[in-house]
Amino acid sequence: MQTIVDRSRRRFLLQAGVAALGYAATPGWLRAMEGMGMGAMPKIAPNKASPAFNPDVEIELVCRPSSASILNGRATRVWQYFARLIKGPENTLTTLPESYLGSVMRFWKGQKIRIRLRNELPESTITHWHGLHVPMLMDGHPMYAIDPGETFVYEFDLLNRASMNFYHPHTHEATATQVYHGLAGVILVNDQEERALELPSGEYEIPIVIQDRTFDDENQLIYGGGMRHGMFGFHGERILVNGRPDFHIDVSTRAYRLRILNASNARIYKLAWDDGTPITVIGVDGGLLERPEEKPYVMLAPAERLDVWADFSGRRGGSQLVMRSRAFAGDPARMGGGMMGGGMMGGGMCGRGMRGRMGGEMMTASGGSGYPVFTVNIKREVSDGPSLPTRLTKIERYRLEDVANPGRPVSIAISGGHHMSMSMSLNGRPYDFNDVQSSERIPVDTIQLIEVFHARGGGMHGMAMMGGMGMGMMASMPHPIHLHGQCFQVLDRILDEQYEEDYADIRDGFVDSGWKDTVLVAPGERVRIIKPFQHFKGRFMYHCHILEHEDMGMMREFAVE
Ligand SMILES: [Cu+2]
Repeated sequence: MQTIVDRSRRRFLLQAGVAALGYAATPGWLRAMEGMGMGAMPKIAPNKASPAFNPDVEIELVCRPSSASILNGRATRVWQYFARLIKGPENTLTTLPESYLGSVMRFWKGQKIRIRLRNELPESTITHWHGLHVPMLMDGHPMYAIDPGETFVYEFDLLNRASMNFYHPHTHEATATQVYHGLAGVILVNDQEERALELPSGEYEIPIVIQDRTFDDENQLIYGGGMRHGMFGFHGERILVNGRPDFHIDVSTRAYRLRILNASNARIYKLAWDDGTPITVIGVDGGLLERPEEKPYVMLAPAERLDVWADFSGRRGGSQLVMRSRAFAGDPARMGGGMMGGGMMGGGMCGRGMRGRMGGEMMTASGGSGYPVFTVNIKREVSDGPSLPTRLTKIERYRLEDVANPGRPVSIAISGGHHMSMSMSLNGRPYDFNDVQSSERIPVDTIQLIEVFHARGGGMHGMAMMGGMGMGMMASMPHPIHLHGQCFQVLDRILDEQYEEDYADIRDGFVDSGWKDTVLVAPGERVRIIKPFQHFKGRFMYHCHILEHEDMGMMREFAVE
């Protein structure tokens, strides 16, 4: 019983926090989840510092309500990470100018890291180091959420190779609201192999954290607004980069390294330079590719990262280049509202109105030119700069012979809206702490073949109840699936041919040659991945990184044992 009391208390605190932030009601989808009887989450005492652990880097990380000047006029109430370096190299923390985002943390492979997370929010929280391979206790599992006033001490060895990672809350049923209100930050890991490449650094290495937000007339964040935001995830009306609207960078005519993270709750970008220059990709979630790849555009789903070589040499001083997100067929932002400048705000659409609107948008989804994400202003003409290495690293490709289960892949079947309460699930089961299935038990130190695909059939009933929008909606949206722990490799993508027409709009935008921790699974796709489960036993989450889907139960966990 105690845990149920805890859960209601957390929800009360959530609602109190929501009210304090100035938006009125609990989102409909969250209300709909109440009473679904999710498994009780144990309450565990916060981890304390271990005297035996001698950190190379120690950081105090406080999350608390704050305000940020984002738009002209009134400041915006946000929730924010405040980091302070207690011990370690001076350049460990960098603040992004005028941003509500947490400081960029720069770590080196092999460092011992201690982070003291203090919760000064009006509700419980816990932080996950998305991309880092750490023990369960250090992974920000929702069972370790701390109450207001408490501190959780993380201590881990940094095992990852050079890469860009993403810290954010992973609080049970509250990840979406906490991230939306500002809790997010970047971790850059460096190592000697990367350093030897002498890639652009310092002012020539620029983090680009892309998010979308909706503001009211008083410059305050609006979140929620009806069932479609649960179904498709919340899509904001304005694009922010590094917490700024209309973001631009001033550059010289030389090469830059753009470290791009999609930290949006749900929005998927189809990134492309506006003048048709290909995007030169040198890395993804888990670090550098073997060699640079040129793409006409790149699909970047929530939590995915992109390491871009952007060479502006030969361009004229005073000229501009714009990174845009192009329109694509099946973009959930167009199905789910929050059209850029389209005035789709406000809830309460249902039945025929919603069907009509969605039909209209879907027909135009592949037309149009999309929207700008950020602008590059060529300011200074210079004659020198680094050149692009032809070879970046060595990636040992896994083969089917390497896996422990070649004939019995671990299934991750995505299904959404399979009954009236709008629950979302993986393998037909919404998240429940005490519900690990035998297929989710993974022997430690094995390499596993995993198949991620869209479940068929589920959703028909629930969707039919919603005014006949067609269950195709749920089955036909892309979901970015994130697996905690070590990175994986994408073995292949198998497409059901009836989806080929829409797929043609996105198929050239996947970068599957590197190490990944989040993979976008498009409608009709079956994606086979190979993932190692080494070093650590325990519970490790896997979930959709559309944060509304995660909070609604499109999350499960592996028991590595
Ligand atoms: Cu999803």
